[in-house]
Amino acid sequence: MSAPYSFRNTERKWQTFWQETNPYRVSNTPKNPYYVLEQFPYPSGRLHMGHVRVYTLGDTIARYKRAQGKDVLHPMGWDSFGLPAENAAISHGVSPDKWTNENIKAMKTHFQSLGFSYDWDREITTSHVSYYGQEQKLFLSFLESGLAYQKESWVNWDPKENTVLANEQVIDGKGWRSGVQVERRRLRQWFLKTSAFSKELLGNLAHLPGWPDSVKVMQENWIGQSTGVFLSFLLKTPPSAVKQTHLEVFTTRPETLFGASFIALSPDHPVAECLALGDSDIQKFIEKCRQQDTSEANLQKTEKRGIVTPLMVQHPLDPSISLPVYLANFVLMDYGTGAIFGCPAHDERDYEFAQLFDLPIRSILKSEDSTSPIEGSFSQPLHDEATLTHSSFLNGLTILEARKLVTTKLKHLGNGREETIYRLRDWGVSRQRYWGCPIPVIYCPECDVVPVPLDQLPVVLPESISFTESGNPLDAHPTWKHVACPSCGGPAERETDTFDTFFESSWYFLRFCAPQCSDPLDLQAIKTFLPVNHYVGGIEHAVLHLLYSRFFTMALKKCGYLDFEEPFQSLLTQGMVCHETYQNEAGDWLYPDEVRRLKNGSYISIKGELPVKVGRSEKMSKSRKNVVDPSHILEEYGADTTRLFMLSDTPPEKNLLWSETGVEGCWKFVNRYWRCVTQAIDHLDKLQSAKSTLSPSLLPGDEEFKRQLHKTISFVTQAYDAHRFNTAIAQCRVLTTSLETWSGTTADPVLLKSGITTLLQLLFPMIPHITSELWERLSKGKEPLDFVLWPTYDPCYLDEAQVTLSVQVDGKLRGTLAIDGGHSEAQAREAALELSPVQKALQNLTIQRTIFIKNKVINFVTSS
Ligand code: ANZ
Ligand code: ZN
Repeated sequence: MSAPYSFRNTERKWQTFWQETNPYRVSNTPKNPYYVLEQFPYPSGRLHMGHVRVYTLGDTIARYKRAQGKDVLHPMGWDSFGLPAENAAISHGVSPDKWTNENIKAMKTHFQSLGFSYDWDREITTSHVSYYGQEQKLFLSFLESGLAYQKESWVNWDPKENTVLANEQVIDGKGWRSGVQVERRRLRQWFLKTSAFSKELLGNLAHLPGWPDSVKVMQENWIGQSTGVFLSFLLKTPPSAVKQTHLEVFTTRPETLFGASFIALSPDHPVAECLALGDSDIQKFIEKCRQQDTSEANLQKTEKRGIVTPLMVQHPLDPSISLPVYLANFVLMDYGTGAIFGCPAHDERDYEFAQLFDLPIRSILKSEDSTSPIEGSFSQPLHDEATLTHSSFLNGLTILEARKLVTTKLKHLGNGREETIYRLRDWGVSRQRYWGCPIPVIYCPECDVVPVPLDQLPVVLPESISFTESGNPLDAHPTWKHVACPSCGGPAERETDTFDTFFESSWYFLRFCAPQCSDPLDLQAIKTFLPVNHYVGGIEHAVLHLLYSRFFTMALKKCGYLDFEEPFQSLLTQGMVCHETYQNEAGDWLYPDEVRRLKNGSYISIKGELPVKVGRSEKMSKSRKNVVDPSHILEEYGADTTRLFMLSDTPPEKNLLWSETGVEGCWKFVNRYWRCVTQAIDHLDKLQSAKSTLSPSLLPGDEEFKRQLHKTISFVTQAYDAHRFNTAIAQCRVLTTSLETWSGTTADPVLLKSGITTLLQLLFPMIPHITSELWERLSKGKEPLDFVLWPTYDPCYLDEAQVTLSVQVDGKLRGTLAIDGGHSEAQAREAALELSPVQKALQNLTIQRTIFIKNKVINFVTSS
């Protein structure tokens, strides 16, 4: 009887070995470069199950590719700028730097205790000046190439956090962290010109077959391509405060021009601002709109509001028609021109608005059975074949024809520009926070904006900082911002804004190629490793992080650093880790370890034994307390079991339901695996030491095991390639059972050894500790499993795939048969005669002969 498996000693032993020898170090002159990367974490100090899942997936891929002979770059780092460090500083008085570094240390220990195979020599910490100082150089390159610029713009202002929020950080009008109503403010901000690459960001998606369609669709929608027409309406006798003579609009539906009944401007439109000067109602309206969240999702939902202005415009195709001008809360300033013409009969928003102000609703589509349109209501959808009416020279044309003609006509009149525009906005990167990368510019009263010269970089964050006042502590620092102007030497001030933390994560995958390089990017190393072959991360980054990283790559190419545009060749987005929720009768959430399951399946609270309501399984979150702390699981079951559970049962893209029984199942398997393999090794030792004089002859069981072995290698390899780790595990379990039942009976040491070896190799990428330990026993301490190449299989042991055979009686089709490709005539005959239609057709007849064409037909010829 072999000793029970002691995971604690084994795991510690191998983790120490990996740390001491660093077999995962990869040089910058590899023969077979391969880059596996997982999205690096924010070092909160605590590991959650989401981390465990994503890093287990990445590690399994990295180990598998290494076994296939690749020189795998598999680095890890810390996305360590950001608000929580600052909040910790505010609430506990620790310096953000210290807090961050301690968290990193804790998390690194967690990572090591999971046996992840990182090249720690390449570790990156984005809040260290060795990283962000290089980032400042990249920014200066962008500035020089015109890809970074400053503009005054409306921003979402979180009055609690005292910072600007990105649109995506505003949820239901409230700050994503603070939960406080967001205000709008106008500030001078730094922007990166993401919009300069809208076309490429969209077009390249078609050339990323390794990305999930769902992510591509999300990016596509975010970039939002629209082809339409810019056209102008002449203003009729505008008040003197308004300097414009025309109002330009953007429309994708110029064919509806004769259905127009009003013009609407964004409350942020310059003309609106002129009007506000002399009109307090308009001014109040504008102010009210500025309180609202202008994210598009929100605008869809909010009630349409507007105000009439004294302005009138003339219809561009019929001077006898005048249209009133309104301000409307649903028109965005930063899309198109910030002005629209409204066609209430064919656009739902316009319809809602028209009802509000009793505006005419003019349909321009013929109703199905008459030549007159349906008046007064929101009518037909604008399908391409519908015909137009009440539209002057467009009458009788279809929508598509009318669009073409009206566009030509407008162009002819010198009043129409066809253009493709994008929703994608430039990326506002300024944040009024301390714990971020300082933006390397200086403001001089004489010279205006002066980039910090390269030889004065890096601009280092000051260490002693006070968090007592609200607002940006960098701004409040007594000395930091005061500098001499690099250009004229006079007194000047530093920019006190720092970068959005998405800035750091937009290029870290490049920096990993040479994290100590004295330039930001080592072009040779990047050429070697990029694009990342496998990028693993959460779907929550489907838009922003991935889009910004793609933009950065394009921007760096434009600046002459790189010669490729797409950083990530293939992308794996893992699902969430979920757990059911528990609530007591008062509705308070309870942690899973605060409840107990009764025999009848219901739950009670451990404290007080009160009834507990069980909710459906959802994403683990602290707010609902449906979380399981990975460190407890690690403590109790060890790394291999934890890793195995993360990969068993569920494919990576699907949500994983956490269950204690699932973990226990994995734990049992790990132990059974240990028992089975150690016994097989013992048996092998006996066979080898017996040095039997007889040359072993293969027993029937051996033959069968050999076939299964080769089939398993083939199947599991395919499963790894397709990231179907759950099915790979299932096959390995089957092989384990076979080894268990067969190994004691065989007399063939060669086959036995190859069986054990294969089983260890196939599971090594997923459960590296136990397999390494068993391998050491088997190989008697030869080179570790880390360096052993993936097993190969002999195709002659594989069955051909299933084929479909036509079954005929006297040449007439009576049925079909799914059968293994390797079938013999006798097997086909036997199976075909089982089919009931065949039996029926053969009733009272005698088969005279059988015509058999392998993989195609079996035909029974009868003597009638
Ligand atoms: C007249 C019209 C008639 C329109 C009709 C639609 C239907 P996409 O496809 O998203 O590009 N629009 C233009 N600029 C806008 C802005 N800044 N804020 C809000 N809405 C704006 O949408 C283009 C359509 O959205 C444009 O076509 C315009 O309304 C509106 F039956 O013009 B349309
Ligand atoms: Zn100056």
